[in-house]
Amino acid sequence: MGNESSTPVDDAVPPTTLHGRTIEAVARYIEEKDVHNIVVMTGAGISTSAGIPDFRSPETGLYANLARLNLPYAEAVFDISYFRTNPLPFYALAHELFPGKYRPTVTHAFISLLHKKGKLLQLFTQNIDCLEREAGVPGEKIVEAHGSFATQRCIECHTEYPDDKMKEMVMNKEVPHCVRKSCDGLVKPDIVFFGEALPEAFHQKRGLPARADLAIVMGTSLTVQPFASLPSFVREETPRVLINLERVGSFGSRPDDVLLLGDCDEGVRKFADALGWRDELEELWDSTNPNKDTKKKQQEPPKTRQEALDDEVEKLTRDIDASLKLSSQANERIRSELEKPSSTVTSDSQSPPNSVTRDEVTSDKVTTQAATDLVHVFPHLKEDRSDKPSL
Ligand code: CNA
Repeated sequence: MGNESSTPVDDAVPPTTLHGRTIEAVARYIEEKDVHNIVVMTGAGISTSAGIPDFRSPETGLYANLARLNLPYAEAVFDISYFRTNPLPFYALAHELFPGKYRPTVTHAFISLLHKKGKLLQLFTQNIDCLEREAGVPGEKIVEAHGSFATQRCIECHTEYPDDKMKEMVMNKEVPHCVRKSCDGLVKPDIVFFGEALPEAFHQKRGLPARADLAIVMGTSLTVQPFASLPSFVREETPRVLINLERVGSFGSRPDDVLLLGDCDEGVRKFADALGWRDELEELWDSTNPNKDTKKKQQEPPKTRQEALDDEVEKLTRDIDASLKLSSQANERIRSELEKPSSTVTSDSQSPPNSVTRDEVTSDKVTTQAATDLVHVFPHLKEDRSDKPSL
């Protein structure tokens, strides 16, 4: 699994299930077959129009900005060993990304509409921003494969930390500690850091794509394993729709693959038009707008996506700059700690045997090995993916 050919199917080859390889044909299939088991798989691309920077995009430069600061390396912000020593950069980032600050996109609303129509079997997302929940998709319909800000706990004794206190601490830019005074360990949202096991729900539900009558993949480069293998579990004759700026994974290699290459908000609107759901979609999306009654806001010219992303990167850089108070001596200590062999810096000692983990960071030096170790989260470091684990 996960080693499917990515050679595009010949245009002359007819689809086996659909009437054609178009979004209109997919809409017809949903109606005619009364399709109810749709699996959706998403990534960072569905949230960029909300203003959340794509961490890896060279245009937004978020990681480039982080790297410029006092972090030993940009990705340390998601490294559990570094977090133990200095949680401030992560909490500066958390302050920016914390749920409630961003509005779901029309793509999130489309997923919510699928649920409202009783057609969503399961959503698998790599995003940590919780925007699917805010758009109205219930928690049990979502597998947050890389965790999210929805819950949090002590990294030492694993005692859960209350949501309201967490929000208060993050908003006040304070670092939360365990509610058990005798423990006092650091508290971290249940986001999967390097070296940590994927959530149990991922393992329990990763068989669902094989039961789907339709798969929709949006806004992901499909480079992060094991998530990237999920679309290959969809049955051969089951239609798969890709809505993304670029062709990814093995999409286009099967007779019933439909590719909508472009912006996903535009793509879901086209999909909704074909289904006759457009008004409902816009209404649902409108209900997620916290400023819909604020006339002043409506009069302001909307920011372009690039302007919004630039603002976000600038704000984040300022925040993290202010948060980093490490002396160069302390930084050196952290660096030497992180340069120890990987067994001393990984944190998955509590991971169940055979569990699938996100790779850990083993060095702050940009060696070839370190670069390839990080490919699952930072595809721009890609050199050779042949050694990546797959399901
Ligand atoms: P990625 O590797 O950055 O890929 C994003 C994909 O989306 C690319 O193929 C882009 O071409 C495409 N894309 C970007 N914008 C659009 C758009 N408007 N319309 C259509 N396609 C678009 O991100 P992945 O999700 O594949 O990688 C998984 C990472 C991303 C996980 O580890 C996440 O934690 C991480 N991440 C999450 C968020 C978030 O929660 N919003 C933000 C940034 C990164």
